[in-house]
Amino acid sequence: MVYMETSFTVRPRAAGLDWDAKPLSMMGKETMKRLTMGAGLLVLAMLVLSGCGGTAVETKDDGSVVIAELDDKQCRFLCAGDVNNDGRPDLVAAAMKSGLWIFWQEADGSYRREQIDADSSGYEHTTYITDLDGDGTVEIYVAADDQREVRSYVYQGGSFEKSLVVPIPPDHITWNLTCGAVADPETGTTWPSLLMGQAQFVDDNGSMKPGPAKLVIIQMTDDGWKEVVLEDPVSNVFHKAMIYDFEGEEPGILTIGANQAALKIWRHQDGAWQETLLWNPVFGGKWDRLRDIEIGDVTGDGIDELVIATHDQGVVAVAMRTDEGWDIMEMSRMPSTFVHEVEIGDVDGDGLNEFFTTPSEPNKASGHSQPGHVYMYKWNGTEFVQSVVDDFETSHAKEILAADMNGDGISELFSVMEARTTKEGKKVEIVVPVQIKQYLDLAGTP
Ligand SMILES: [Ca+2]
Ligand SMILES: [Ca+2]
Ligand SMILES: [Ca+2]
Ligand SMILES: [Ca+2]
Repeated sequence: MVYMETSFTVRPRAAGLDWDAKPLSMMGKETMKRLTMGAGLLVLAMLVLSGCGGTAVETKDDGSVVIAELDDKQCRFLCAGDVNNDGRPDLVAAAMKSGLWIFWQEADGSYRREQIDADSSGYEHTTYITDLDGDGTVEIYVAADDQREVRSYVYQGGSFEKSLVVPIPPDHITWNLTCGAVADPETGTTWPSLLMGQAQFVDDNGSMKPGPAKLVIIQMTDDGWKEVVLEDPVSNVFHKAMIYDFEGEEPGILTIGANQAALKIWRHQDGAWQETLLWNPVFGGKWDRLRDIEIGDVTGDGIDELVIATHDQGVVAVAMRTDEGWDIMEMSRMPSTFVHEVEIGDVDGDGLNEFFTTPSEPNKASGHSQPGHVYMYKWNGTEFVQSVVDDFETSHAKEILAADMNGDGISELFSVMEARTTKEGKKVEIVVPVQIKQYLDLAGTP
């Protein structure tokens, strides 16, 4: 098997929500857990280490500007890529019900909104931008769960050309798309591939129950698209799958599972998928869910970390590479808090990546929006210092994006604030629509 990250124009993004909401019980203090992996056998040692973990908190309030609104309750994907090849990255937003949108970046840095497709929607409406076919023009890949299709959109000649990639079966929720080069397990031939993390619901004596977590590897072969499916009954959703490629290790595919929470590497060897479990945390509440992951160097030593948002007890974790495997540092434990997304970028231009998270109160069934935050974490040499980028009092952001939109090497940071809603009887009313915010003075170069 060959697994490699393919290059793409701008790092795409991901985000999400969950389908249930339960208040969770109070947890203990943050701990550091060490995971050691050796010789194909997982050796799990949870050691509480002292003196080198955790967070310090300092509050700051940065300015922001609303660059766009969408008349929808939700928008869980905001991605960046130069869709029209004019040298300026554009933003693509996939709203839950009101379609797929592009915000063309104009020469003056402003954004002009255009609808790409009204007939595209989904609970997550997962979107990803990359030049998978390598022709120099990016494609927009969209999992339109409502229309049961993964589609690609290519901008040429002044309009979007829409193509079916693969159908999505009924009763699936697509949570994430990424890409990489993956070998076909049958033939060994390596193809540019999309990695699609899903939940599926299966008929259990007449009622629909969550089935095994599902990864679909969608391969761009010479004979068209081909799907390779991997299922894991240990979890009931893969919230994300990414290429895992670290020096000194056999590459593979990294997955984050929920219920159970499981961080795994998959490699196809000897005719079957082999798994390596890196982390299997229990947070002490009803659910254990890994929600989002990003790979990037957030400590400035040139070695990538795995930065993980969990959906339970507000936990954020950074896995740091050691000679033996991975040290996993947990931080930010807070009861009754969901963390929806993590994003990595150097927003202040000092050459060190910061990372960002979007915690909120648990999702409510009441129809009323719940408050949340955008936090920034910056490594100071011994710990991650947490600061507040945004406080949402009447709604919150699940989706954030850090991408260099003006080519100065500094990432711009965006959040997508969900609509503020109220419930009158059975009807949920939008008071303030979805707003895409940009934080101006984080980078100093808005
Ligand atoms: Ca452009
Ligand atoms: Ca590092
Ligand atoms: Ca920085
Ligand atoms: Ca920039």
